[in-house]
Amino acid sequence: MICQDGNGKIGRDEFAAFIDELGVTMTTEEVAMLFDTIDRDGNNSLCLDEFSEYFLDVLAEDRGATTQIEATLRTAFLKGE
Ligand SMILES: [Ca+2]
Repeated sequence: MICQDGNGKIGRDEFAAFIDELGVTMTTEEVAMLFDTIDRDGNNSLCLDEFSEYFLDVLAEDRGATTQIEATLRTAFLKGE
């Protein structure tokens, strides 16, 4: 699911598809913003490390204030467990 192009990286289109798959409703701008947040090295693709680092952070219980997007993502993830 995460590495659809087979090289272990997630591009913008794949990321949008992933968000869609989670059942999270976001605007194109929100998806782009989130992508940029996760893409820490700014190379326009998400490797598994960037991805897992971000979502582990989002899912951490003791995390401080979150954005609406992160709260939505957390709900989507926890719903699947
Ligand atoms: Ca990257």
